Amino acid sequence: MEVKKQILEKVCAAFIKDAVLEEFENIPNGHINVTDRVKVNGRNYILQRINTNIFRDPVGLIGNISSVTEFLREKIIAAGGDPDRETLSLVKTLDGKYTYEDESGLYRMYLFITDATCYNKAEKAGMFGESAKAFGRFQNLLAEFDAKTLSETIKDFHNTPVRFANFEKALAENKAGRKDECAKEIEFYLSKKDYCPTITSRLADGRLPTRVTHNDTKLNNVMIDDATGSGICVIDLDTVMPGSMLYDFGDSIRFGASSAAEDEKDLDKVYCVPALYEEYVSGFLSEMKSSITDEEVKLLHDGAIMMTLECGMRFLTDYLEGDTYFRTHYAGQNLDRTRTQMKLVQDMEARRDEFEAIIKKYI
Ligand code: ADP
Ligand code: GN1
Ligand code: MG
Repeated sequence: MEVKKQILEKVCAAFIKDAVLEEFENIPNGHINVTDRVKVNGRNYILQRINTNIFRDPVGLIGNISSVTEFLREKIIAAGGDPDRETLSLVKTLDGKYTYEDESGLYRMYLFITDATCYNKAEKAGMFGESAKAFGRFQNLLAEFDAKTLSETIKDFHNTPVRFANFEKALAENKAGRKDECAKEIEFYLSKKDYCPTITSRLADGRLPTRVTHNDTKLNNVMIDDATGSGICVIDLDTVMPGSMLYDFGDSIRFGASSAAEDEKDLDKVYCVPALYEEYVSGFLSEMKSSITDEEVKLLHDGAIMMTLECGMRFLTDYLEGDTYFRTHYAGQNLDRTRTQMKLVQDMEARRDEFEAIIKKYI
């Protein structure tokens, strides 16, 4: 703890003049970066150590975030909103940079968004729908953002056929020697090969539009206002890149419409909850109705299936490679995560008609 405090003190001093670190607290929500709330000179900030094993081009990454947040800031001000709460705000170092690096890592700092909370599960009726509106609004606000200026922070992030090829490679290499423990899961994902290009092939030939998308629309990547219950700010902008609306819809459903945690061990408890699905569809479409295309509508449910399939395949790939990508808190967590995602895909496939009927109600 003392060592961590010393590190944080040094990092905070790079961002804030005469910094006195009064409190610090780790926030364990995300699987990628290391995030701490730090209280410095009476004010809270978010300090993140960027995972540079995953984000290989930190300059491109921080360039994306600064340009996207500045763009959003202007839109929010023009609409009469509060830019310090409705978008992330990077804090510059004392020498005017967006990141600080020392032997302990590469850091960025954000203003702490006050009186708002990130949830791992929709705790109240309506909360998931509010997150949908926030992600829908986010995508609408970025409709005029020039996609060509964005760096690809993780190559082929939602290219499911490439993810499939990576999975096959991990399987062939069997680096961690775990292949035999997960034969059923391996067989399931292998059987999905032909389904993987459903979205990418349509983006490539223009049947689906390419938009600026968030690409990591987990419920815990939106802050919910404590007072009003509305989705106040979309966070975790590391993967804002050109993509499909179906990715954002699908990844939200994958995480937030699940009946259980991402690593639930009892698979009888894991299924896709129709009432939550409906809340999301209703909220998302209330924001996107004017721009969604017929082909996107037709494939919305496939977006949910694809993102869940892809994420499960990524968890399994990481398990086979020895847990080097996603942060894990216990041995076997990536396999538990793989299994919940597989169960969700099976459920969404089996009840396709039921879920597609929900979508039809809102079109
Ligand atoms: P990761 O990329 O590892 O998922 P996130 O950027 O999503 O990291 O941050 C992890 C958590 O930290 C979030 O779920 C949220 O609880 C909290 N957090 C991040 N940014 C802010 C902020 N600006 N204000 C308040 N809390 C934040
Ligand atoms: C990671 O960082 P976090 O926890 O919001 C991952 C997503 C996965 C998700 C699975 C950059 O998101 O792609 O869907 O875990 N982010 C990255 O929970 O790989
Ligand atoms: Mg996150």
